[in-house]
Amino acid sequence: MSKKLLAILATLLIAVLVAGCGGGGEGEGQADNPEYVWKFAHEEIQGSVQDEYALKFKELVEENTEGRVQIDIYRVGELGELDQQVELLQNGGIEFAIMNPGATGTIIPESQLFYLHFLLPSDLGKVQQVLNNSQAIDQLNGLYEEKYIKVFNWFPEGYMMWTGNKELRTPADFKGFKMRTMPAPLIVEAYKAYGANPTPMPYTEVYSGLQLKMIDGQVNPIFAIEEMKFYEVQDYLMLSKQDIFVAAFTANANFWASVPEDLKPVIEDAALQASDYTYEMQEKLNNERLKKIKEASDIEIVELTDEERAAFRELSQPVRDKFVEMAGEKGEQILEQLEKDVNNL
Ligand code: 6CS
Repeated sequence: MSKKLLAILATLLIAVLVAGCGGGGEGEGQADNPEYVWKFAHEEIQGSVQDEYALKFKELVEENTEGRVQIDIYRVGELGELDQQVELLQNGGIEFAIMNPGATGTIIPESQLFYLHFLLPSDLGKVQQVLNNSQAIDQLNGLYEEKYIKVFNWFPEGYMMWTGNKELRTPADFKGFKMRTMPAPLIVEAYKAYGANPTPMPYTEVYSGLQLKMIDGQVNPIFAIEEMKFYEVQDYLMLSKQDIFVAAFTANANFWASVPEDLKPVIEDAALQASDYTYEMQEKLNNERLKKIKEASDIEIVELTDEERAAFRELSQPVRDKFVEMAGEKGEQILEQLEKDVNNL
């Protein structure tokens, strides 16, 4: 039996189990006889940025629908890995999900534009502005819709930072470096351009991969480096900031079309409020957790100089051509629009 077929069967089995047993997610048994019980899966652990978003959304929806709706939250690993979560959302096994483009890159190649390095503004407030207002985002959301995914909003979770078993200051430091990445093909290209040996691996296996030295480093926002304990098994934390982790709050499009009209505004409002709350919360979480990492370990924190970052910026530019190869004309248009909107800020 092929790997692909096995993955599809596993996803279907999870969908059947989830539908059958009513799920084991957060919030089980909270409302008495809710009319609707909807499943909300995300990609991170308890206490993470996505988990905080999900909890805020759940709180608002349950409160403002006066018990008619119950939201059950499923965290990373509870319903399989990233690609299984995407399939579950598409086939209606779950109603809501937070997904980052590292998960959707193979089905919506255009979404990978967020993993082009040195593309978004370095100020996260401006990033949020672009995510809320850019026409490029509307175009991208239309492509999600074609894949049966409704996007409510996009939000940043923080700067992506490298950790390593060695200092990474120059492209030469990356030569042969086994950098763990998410599975999206463009992320792999981005690290190949630096001379690294990119190694896709599921999020939940990264700690042991680092510990067993199957990989030399990884890239994630600070809050994740702290909560996943990557700092325990790494010697250096580079404040590299070459890109920004963004994620989308989504629903299965057919499910969304079937939601009663009187509930839709409540859900849309909860999504908006959760996104606003998340923007401030991610900043607080990332700041607090950098302090925690410093207190709990002797990991060396490396600030890259402007010159050092410029060398990576230069090497990252040809990756835009790779993006266009993967995402085609539509992807190129979206990229150009996004660049225009960033420049006009
Ligand atoms: O590196 C990853 O795979 C993951 N990082 C974060 C911060 N969220 C979810 C994602 O799967």
